Amino acid sequence: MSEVDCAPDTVLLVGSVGCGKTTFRQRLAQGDIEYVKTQAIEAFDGIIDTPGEFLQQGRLRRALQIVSFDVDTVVLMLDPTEEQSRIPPGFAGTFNRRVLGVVTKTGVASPAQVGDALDRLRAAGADPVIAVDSVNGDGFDKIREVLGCPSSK
Ligand SMILES: Nc1nc2c(ncn2[C@@H]2O[C@H](COP(=O)(O)OP(=O)(O)O)[C@@H](O)[C@H]2O)c(=O)[nH]1
Ligand SMILES: [Mg+2]
Repeated sequence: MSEVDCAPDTVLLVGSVGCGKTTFRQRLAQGDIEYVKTQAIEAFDGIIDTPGEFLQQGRLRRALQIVSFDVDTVVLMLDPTEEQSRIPPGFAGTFNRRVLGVVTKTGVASPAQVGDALDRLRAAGADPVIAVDSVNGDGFDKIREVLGCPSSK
């Protein structure tokens, strides 16, 4: 596929507060990386970013399910340095979409932490699972390949 034809999957980013959804979005869109607190479900050119509260508060999870109908792929994200995973086993099965698991912050986590986080995403039913660092860009070749846009836009 040529760069011109490249039409990556649209995605919905789901994960706890601070796991790295917004930084991942900025890296994927190849924009500037700068901290902004996500206050609402926000759509940016094929990428829907969400506040972590939508995962963490059970009654808001339904909203994620509804928004997922608008995208090709749900990206379920996990910060490997966080002790507690808020992603229950089997959670990916609640989405009627492909669920890609992404472990963030590999540049600041230990290999054991990254391995654990990959396992937790697999247990949640995500497939495939990929480890990245959105600050230094590690792993994004694989992400772009899986999302159907191998060459950078
Ligand atoms: N080193 C590193 N820091 C990250 C990464 N992703 C996010 N961060 C940092 O983690 C903090 C929260 O990130 P943010 O993207 O706002 O998380 P969100 O709440 O899920 O949107 C920020 O200080 C980011 O710079 C990553 O892949 N690597
Ligand atoms: Mg955010």
